[in-house]
Amino acid sequence: MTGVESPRARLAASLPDGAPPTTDVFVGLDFAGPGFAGGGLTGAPRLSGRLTALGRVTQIAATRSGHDGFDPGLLRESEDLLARAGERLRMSAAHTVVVLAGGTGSGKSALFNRLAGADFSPVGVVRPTTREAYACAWGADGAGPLLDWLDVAERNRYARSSALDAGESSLGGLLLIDLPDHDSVLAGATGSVNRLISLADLMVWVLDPQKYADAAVHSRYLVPMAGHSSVISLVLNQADLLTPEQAHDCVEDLQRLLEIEGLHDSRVLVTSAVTGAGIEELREVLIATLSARRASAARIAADVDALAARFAPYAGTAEVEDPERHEPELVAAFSQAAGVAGVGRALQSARELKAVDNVGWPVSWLADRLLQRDPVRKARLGTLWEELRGLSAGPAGAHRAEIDNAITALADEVVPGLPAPWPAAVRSAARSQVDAIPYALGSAISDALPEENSVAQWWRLVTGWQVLLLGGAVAGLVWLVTLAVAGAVHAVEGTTATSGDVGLLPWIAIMVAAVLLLGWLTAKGCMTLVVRNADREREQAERQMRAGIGQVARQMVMVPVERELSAYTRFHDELAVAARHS
Ligand SMILES: Nc1nc2c(ncn2[C@@H]2O[C@H](COP(=O)(O)OP(=O)(O)OP(=O)(O)O)[C@@H](O)[C@H]2O)c(=O)[nH]1
Ligand SMILES: [Mg+2]
Repeated sequence: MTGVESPRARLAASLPDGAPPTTDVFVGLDFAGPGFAGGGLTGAPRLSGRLTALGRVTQIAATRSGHDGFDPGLLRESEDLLARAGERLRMSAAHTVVVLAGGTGSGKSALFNRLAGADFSPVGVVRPTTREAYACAWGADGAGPLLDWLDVAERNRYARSSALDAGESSLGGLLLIDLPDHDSVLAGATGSVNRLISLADLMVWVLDPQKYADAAVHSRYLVPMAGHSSVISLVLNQADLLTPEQAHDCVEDLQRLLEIEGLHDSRVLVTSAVTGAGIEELREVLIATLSARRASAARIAADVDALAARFAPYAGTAEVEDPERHEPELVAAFSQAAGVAGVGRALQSARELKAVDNVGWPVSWLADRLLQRDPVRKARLGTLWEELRGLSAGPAGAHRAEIDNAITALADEVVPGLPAPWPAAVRSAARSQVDAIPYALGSAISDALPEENSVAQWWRLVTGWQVLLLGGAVAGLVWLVTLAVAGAVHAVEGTTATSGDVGLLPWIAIMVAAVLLLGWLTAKGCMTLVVRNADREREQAERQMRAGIGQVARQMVMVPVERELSAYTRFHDELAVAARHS
């Protein structure tokens, strides 16, 4: 045999660690050297990746079909193709998996070594000999993930190699697996065996002349697999131990059994791992399996080409406007619709009006009342706060039409340049929560408002102070009036009031005036402070309202839009993979 790599030339050496089995790892991996590419795998190496990509394209498109969406007919065809290709092909289209199974001592490892052309898997007299699966790949590119998935230990992976000679090149892409005997397989890691068998493109069941008719083997293993008989071949090994007549009888007997058991399509071969008899026929069976697989892969590749071309008009150039650039405009429009500025002003007025009752100068306050300068003010104060609280509720909280317009404007900024059906998809994503937005804006506003129109502590102190001053002024006035009256009485009676009492009058008058002035000044000063605080409070509340509105805009409009745009770019990129353009 020529072209055999050293048994130490392990596949593992050049395979990526932990690569998920579905990734298209053929790209860039060249384990077997440049000579290998001609090994009959043209078109196949990237088919798995392309199928996976087509699967994702189809998935993205499927949620956007229907009116104005993706062509449902195209989706159906794509889904059909993916179903046809199946998981096996998506796992690896470049490899044909052939497993050698059977009872202990039947000669699986001996046949494996014969086919591989080297003693990779130990052959022994100790039963059972093979305790873990062995693998030999004819061409290693991309076999790693598949072998990982099949649970073949890295130390048991071998590669046939670079210079495949004429006869060998037709085996390019073969992944031959030597299993432990069926009993060990069943007792041990059954999970991995089920995988092996589900993934096998061909199962070669090796029998020996003593046990080929073993009823237990037939009923336990072969009969249950009757449905797959076209991908099962039976090999009667150790034929060198039989005379040609005996071998012939065995084969006839076996064929009769298989017919009864329903394995109508299974082929029967006679081999000897020792003499090499029948090995060529076995190799022919492998080659036929390989070429059938390549043909089907090529057909599927052509179908993927055609489908990718039909998806192409939906992919465009993937140049997407960054929606975040337009987010501030959206937030501003939402704030406008929710009336942030008006609410801020109302909050400030409510604060100021309330403060007037506390820190205002009762005299001017009374004067206002008496002169009816602001008859509705008191009433306004009562309702203003109620109105503010009420803003949180219902669609009336924000103008629906303004919200609609703002969303439409944002979508219009983003969609130009997108191919159909993406503009419609982005628009509908932008509007996906439009009904809930007015309420959310109302909540954002009411969350930013203080709990109640509370009275600040210092206001109370000022109230006390004003009451004190007012009391002083009233007392002064009373004193003033008393003294004046007393003075008048004395004058009438002709007696003279104590000059000191009368002399006090101007002083008392000055004192009363001073107290009144002090009250007025206190009110003025405090109101200036109140106005400044209310202004600051308004600013802070407005900031908070805008922040809340920003959250609403982000969660209810920006996020859905960005999600849709990223679906679009993903669609574009996956399609490029499916179409082999990447
Ligand atoms: N005469 C003869 N002996 C064979 C042939 N094939 C295998 N043997 C012998 O049969 C014994 C078992 O061979 P293995 O290849 O280890 O058998 P196996 O099926 O791999 O067995 P397990 O690994 O235990 O499942 C060894 O001693 C081989 O030399 C054959 O075609 N003719
Ligand atoms: Mg073995």
